[in-house]
Amino acid sequence: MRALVMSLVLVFPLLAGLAVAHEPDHFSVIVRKDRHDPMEVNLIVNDSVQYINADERENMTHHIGYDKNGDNDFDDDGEFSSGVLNNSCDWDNEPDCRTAWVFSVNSTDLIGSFTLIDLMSDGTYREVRLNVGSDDHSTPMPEIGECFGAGCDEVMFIPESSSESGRSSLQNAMILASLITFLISLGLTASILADNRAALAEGGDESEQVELR
Ligand SMILES: [Ca+2]
Ligand SMILES: [Ca+2]
Repeated sequence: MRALVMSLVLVFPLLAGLAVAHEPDHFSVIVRKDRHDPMEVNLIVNDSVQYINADERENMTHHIGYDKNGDNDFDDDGEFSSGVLNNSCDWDNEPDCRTAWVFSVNSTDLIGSFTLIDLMSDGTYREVRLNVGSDDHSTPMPEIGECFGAGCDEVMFIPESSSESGRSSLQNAMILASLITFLISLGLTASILADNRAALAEGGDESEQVELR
């Protein structure tokens, strides 16, 4: 019972830790002339990723997005995109000019794997990957007392219970040894008594034989 209580004391904080909400992470992708760094991004709901145009070719723009229906634009239902990204901007004269796109995963509707298209102003394009997973707090909880996760042996077989179970094993062994010793002693005593009785009986027979002569 004590071991069970101690196990629960250690296991409950771990279960509570599983339920802690995911802190949003923020990622960056550097958009270069020949690749994205990285080419694949893995997010979960509430994370965000920023695509930064670092392609220094003159007047080269990038337009990154999800073309769900494959008609070479990002304007259809369920599609999203960066808009045109420049390498640099003269914001005094072009206040709407942009060099980066922050994409925030703010809906579970975005869970899935997307092949994004990076359409460049020279007419070429590049495919990159965006994977969105759920911020899943419903990780199956282990049954009370069930071992789970790395190092669960250390958690479930804590020193307190180990010494307790070791002590009872030692006690059992000592009781068994005492019992065996007692039985052996009992057997030896019975054997000695039997020998003595046989010797006495034999001695009585000899004296009777002497008298008969
Ligand atoms: Ca489209
Ligand atoms: Ca369209």
